[in-house]
Amino acid sequence: MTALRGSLLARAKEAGFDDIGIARADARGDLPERLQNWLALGRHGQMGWMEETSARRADPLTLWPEAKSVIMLAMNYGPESDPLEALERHDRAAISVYAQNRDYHDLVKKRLKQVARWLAETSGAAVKVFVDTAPVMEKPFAEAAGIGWQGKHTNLVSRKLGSWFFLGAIFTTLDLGADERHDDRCGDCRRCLDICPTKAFPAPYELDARRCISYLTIEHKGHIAREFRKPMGNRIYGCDDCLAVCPWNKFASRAHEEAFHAREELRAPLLRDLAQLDDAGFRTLFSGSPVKRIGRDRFVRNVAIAIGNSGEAALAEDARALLDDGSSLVRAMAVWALGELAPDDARRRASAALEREEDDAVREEWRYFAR
Ligand code: B12
Ligand code: SF4
Ligand code: SF4
Repeated sequence: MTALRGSLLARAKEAGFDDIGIARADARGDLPERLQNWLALGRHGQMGWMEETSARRADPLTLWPEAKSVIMLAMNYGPESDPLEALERHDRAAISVYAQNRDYHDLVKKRLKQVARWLAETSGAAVKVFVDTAPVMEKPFAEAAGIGWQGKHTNLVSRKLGSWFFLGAIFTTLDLGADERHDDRCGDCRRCLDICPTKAFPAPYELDARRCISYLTIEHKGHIAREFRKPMGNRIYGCDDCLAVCPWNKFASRAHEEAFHAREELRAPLLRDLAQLDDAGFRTLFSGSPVKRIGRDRFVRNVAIAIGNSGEAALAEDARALLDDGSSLVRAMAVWALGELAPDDARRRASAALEREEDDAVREEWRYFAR
């Protein structure tokens, strides 16, 4: 079995993975309780699929009773420079590192399949591959497989790769033994907890997704609550702050996969250009990118918030242009943005706008200025 494990490692490296570890399929420990606890507190927000799949999610054997081993693989997407620099460029958007080029799901899945196919052919065992969207708790299984540990920000940290890597899983009916679980190397550090702009960590190692900018900008389908708008700054898709401050990133390196190198036009795009995107323009710009998934309206909703936070008087013009947008999500945030950049103008427009506007949430934003 040792020889097979050695060859498996070599195959995974050939397929572009940077680390690999193996956990027993029955290593669920108290995960079902932890996940239930998290769901019972409502910390998943609108991610109803987390609830629907919870039984399979916390236990690989419920997902696939014949599975004996879970092979966890990590792929580096390390950025070229510090992603926090983008937060200082107020007329531009910050898109999180993982979303500045190709959608990782497709690439990681393709590579997992390469490795899994080889394993099935070599051993005769059955295999299944999973990445992200499948009901698997990838982080705790990667910790059990020795790839790294769940840091206080709840993501997996690696001594070799720092914070910047994706996870994927291969389940197999083959008994490959297990690697040693990784121990926690956070110590007294709490940098990730302290930097979080929206105070999304109720306690170390616990995240309330409803407060996380990644959730708010990507998963949350409705209007963004007032308390989060200013802390969002110019983050329009995801957030990297808690990852970026981790001291273990001194061991991180730039992604070797070109598909994960930032596309020039997504590195720090002008808010003005993004605010002008219609549906077709949005689809073209984000073709092949994970950003495409949220659709033009939610995306421009996020851009409008960033415009409101820009402090750039010139961008008030762009907020005005969105006041009559077809999407109420966008109109509501355009009112808010105008109020931030040109409050007198918002006050002047409020009563006429209230006569026309029919959407309750947008009316609520205008009423704020009609008082
Ligand atoms: C849902 C989800 C999200 C949600 C919720 C995040 C979360 N922390 O759960 C949102 C949308 C917010 C999100 C954001 C991000 N995500 Co995400 N996400 C997922 C997904 C699909 C499921 C994660 C999950 O199961 N969450 C449920 C909770 C319960 O799990 P947990 O955090 O492990 O919970 C632990 C603690 O709550 C703890 N716990 C519970 N009770 C108690 C009690 C005590 C006392 C203690 C100490 C602990 C404790 O135990 C739990 C189990 O270990 C995974 C893919 C997958 N299938 O696993 C990707 C994944 C975790 N995401 C990923 C990434 C990259 C991100 C972002 C960095 C993207 C971005 N730049 O915006 C951010 C990071 C935000 C953050 N700090 O976590 C990567 C992480 C890779 C890595 N190195 O770890 C994954 C693995 C995707 C992938 N295949 O690569 N994500
Ligand atoms: S991704 Fe951003 S908002 Fe979410 S927990 Fe980390 S620092 Fe907070
Ligand atoms: S920033 Fe500090 S506390 Fe947070 S994950 Fe990294 S080492 Fe752990």
